[in-house]
Amino acid sequence: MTIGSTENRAILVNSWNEWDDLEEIIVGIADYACFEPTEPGNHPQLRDKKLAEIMSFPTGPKKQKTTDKANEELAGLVALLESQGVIVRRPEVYDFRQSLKTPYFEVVNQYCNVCPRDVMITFGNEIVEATMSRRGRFFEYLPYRKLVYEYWDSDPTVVWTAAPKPTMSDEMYREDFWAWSLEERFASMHNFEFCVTQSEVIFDAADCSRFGRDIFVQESMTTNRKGIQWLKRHLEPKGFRVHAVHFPLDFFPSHIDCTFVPLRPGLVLTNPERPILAEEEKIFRDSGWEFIFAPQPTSNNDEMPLFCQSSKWLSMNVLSISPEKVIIEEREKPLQALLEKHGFEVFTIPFRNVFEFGGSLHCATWDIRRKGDCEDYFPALN
Ligand code: ABU
Repeated sequence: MTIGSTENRAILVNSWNEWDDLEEIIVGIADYACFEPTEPGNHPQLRDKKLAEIMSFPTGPKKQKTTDKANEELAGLVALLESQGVIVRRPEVYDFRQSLKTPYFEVVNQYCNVCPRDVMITFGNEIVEATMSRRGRFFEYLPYRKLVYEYWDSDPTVVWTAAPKPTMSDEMYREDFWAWSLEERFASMHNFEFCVTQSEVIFDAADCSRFGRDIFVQESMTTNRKGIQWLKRHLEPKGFRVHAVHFPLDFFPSHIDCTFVPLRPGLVLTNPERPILAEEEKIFRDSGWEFIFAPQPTSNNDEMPLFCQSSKWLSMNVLSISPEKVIIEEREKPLQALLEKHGFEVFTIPFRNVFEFGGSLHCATWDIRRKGDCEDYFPALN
């Protein structure tokens, strides 16, 4: 294995899993956020079905008040992290109100950079910019470039990789996906064919979950099999093992961090409505991992904010600051009780105003440095 020791170097970028002691992190920012555009890879819907009959999903910038409220909650997360000794950095402000025209597509506006987790990922000392899967998010890596240059310029051991940008042309998408009935989805649930085709390499970073040497990648509406193949060919020569994972009861899968969330070595918080495929579960069981079911969220899907496109399971989109400490959204009292029962110190903060910007606490962050090295948590695979 070429991956490994962090001895004898001034390390700026070092993060191998989702739970080790957090030292430095990026928190997203809501300035100039827009409503996500309707496009072949995304058909955003209003939560209120009655309202949706008379009003279409808006375009253009979000209201200043909405953006300010999200920024306030993001600032609250920054304050909490800093109070725990974590260095927090922020991306540059970028004007998402700009329309885009490339040789292959046009969109009226872009989205936002509240969720660095979707775009950027750290594998040990390597920063990878994901391909992304939606047109409105094509240039979302740009607000992070200044930070990336800073890490890359200051630490010669930092490796920086931009995954191949897809065309995002019409051929990349299967638009009839959006018209499938739930019965059709159920019937085809084992095909794992979603709104993206298999024609190009596609992945969002948030479909990856890092467990040291082992990386689990969800096949989804935002990551296809070629995307997982690219990650495999890129990471496995460096000593990682990349595994595709599937949650066949999730009819609209996008991003693994509301479905399967490792909390510390040997313990995963799992979504009771989205079990992992039995043969994939075996990988965890064989190496002694325990699963705990997340309790039902305190809001059901109809009670989520009107423009929020994520599911009620943002409840389990938690951020670990160490194997003993975790930050959750303040209303999720049943989850707090469960985590405390399992020995965690739980910090709670308000974050619901961030939800319509793409996610909760894990989504809104990108960890740069955590203590610890690459470990093998799956001895049964050796
Ligand atoms: N960006 C995370 C959304 C995942 C979910 O809606 O379940």
